[in-house]
Amino acid sequence: MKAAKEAGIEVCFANPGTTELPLVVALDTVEGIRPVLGLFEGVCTGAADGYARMLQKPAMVLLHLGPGLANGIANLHNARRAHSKVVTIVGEHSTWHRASDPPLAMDIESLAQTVSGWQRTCCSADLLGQDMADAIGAAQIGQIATLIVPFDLQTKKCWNSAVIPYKQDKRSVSKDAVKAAAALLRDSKKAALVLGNKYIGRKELMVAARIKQACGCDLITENFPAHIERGAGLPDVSRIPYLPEMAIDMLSKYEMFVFVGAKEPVSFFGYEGIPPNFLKEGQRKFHLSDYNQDLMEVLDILADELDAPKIINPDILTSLKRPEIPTGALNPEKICSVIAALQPEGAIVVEEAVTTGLMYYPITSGVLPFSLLTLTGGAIGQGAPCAMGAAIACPDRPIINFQADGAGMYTLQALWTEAREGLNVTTLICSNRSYDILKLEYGRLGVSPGKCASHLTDLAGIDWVNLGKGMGVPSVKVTTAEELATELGKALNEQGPNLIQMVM
Ligand SMILES: Cc1ncc(C[n+]2csc(CCOP(=O)(O)OP(=O)(O)O)c2C)c(N)n1
Repeated sequence: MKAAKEAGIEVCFANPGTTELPLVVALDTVEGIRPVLGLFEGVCTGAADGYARMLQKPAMVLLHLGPGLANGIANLHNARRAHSKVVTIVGEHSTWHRASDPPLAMDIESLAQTVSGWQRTCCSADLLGQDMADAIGAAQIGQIATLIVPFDLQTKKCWNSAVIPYKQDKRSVSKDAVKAAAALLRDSKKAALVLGNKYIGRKELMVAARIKQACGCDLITENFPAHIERGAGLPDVSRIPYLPEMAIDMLSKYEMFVFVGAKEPVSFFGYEGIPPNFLKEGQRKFHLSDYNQDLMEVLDILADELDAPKIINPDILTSLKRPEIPTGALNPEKICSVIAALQPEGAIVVEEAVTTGLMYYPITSGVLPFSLLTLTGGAIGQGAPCAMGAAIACPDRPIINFQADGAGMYTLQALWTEAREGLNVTTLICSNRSYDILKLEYGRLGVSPGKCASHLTDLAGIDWVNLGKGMGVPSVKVTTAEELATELGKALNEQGPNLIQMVM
């Protein structure tokens, strides 16, 4: 824990058990690491992801043996897809006890492998500090680093072995690659610069705007960006749509793509008759940099190569344009409009609104500048924990968790942590009482759902007001756009968490 603190860890999102108690006790001997309890491991891992996405620094999560890690894996998967810097510490049975196959024993290493870019099982108490420093160093490139620590090694005297800081190779782009990308951008009639990476910030976007001004390319981002800044004063970046037909249609107008930190777009699912890759054969593409390269540096070099003007033409940037607040019974479009109209400058919006949120991105291009975090890995149940972690990372900023009800039920325990820690999170529940997107997918399959299929997509009977209140979060229900505007306005002006069930 001392090594963790020295490497910059300030928070430990935890749900410990007996095998991690010496590590928990160590938190009290090393001051300066804030313990945050999540009442389900998916809450802890999702929170670590949200924290890391906001601060771009490693977040620590402490889990109990294989079962604890297993419960946390879906959100570690989302964190892996976001290239978040997450250090997962997992307790293990004592080295001499594993052979007895006690009830909680599980193949932790195999589990960890599914999400970790780096992992190690500690084999000596003397090396514990070094192992911790290595794990944190490994996470720095934007991956999950998992350290498995047997109980008996935790209880042994840990000698102050010298911790050699983990050295990271900085991967820059080659001059030739930049020249080639610049030439392609200059010479193509219709080109797109596809931005990816764990963080597409204001500075990065402003350089991208200069590149757009220099060569006329469009700016695009991935279907599910981990963290993108958005709003008035920034260049508009179109997002690749979720539905494959729409994505193919949007991308078909380009002759050439340069990818910076982004992967090539593929279909979320394989549908008969729809190509898995969205780019067609005749479309040219160039991969300039990967997710683990510095996006800002790559864009800067590319802008220089293109002789991009230092002063940005205001036409390239979006002007302030907030939607009107609608009236009447709520529907997805009205919900998106009310949120976009009222979200304050500097808000962090975690969007896991699924079908209700489909219109949110397009209408937020000119709203007050904010940070947007999305469901990178498609494993639902990420919204509430991610918002909770973002609130711990940025206590002075308002957080909005724009949350579909089905997905919200996976990890609603995050509400209890929000109340306990007094976090500024406003949870907006899209209460359509159904797994709506699966109904859309039934349509795509060309079937109308029968009794069983309907039964498996109907979510009637969830009372979010009582769920929220039961966990200590002031909660209300709204049915109209006017009510939503009033309640959201109030919630954003109050300290601490709030929940609004938006009944459609
Ligand atoms: C961990 C996980 N389990 C199941 C799914 C499959 N799945 C995708 S969306 C969805 C339901 C979404 O319903 P809801 O959150 O209520 O949003 P809506 O579609 O109604 O807008 C399910 C079950 C998934 N993506 N991830």
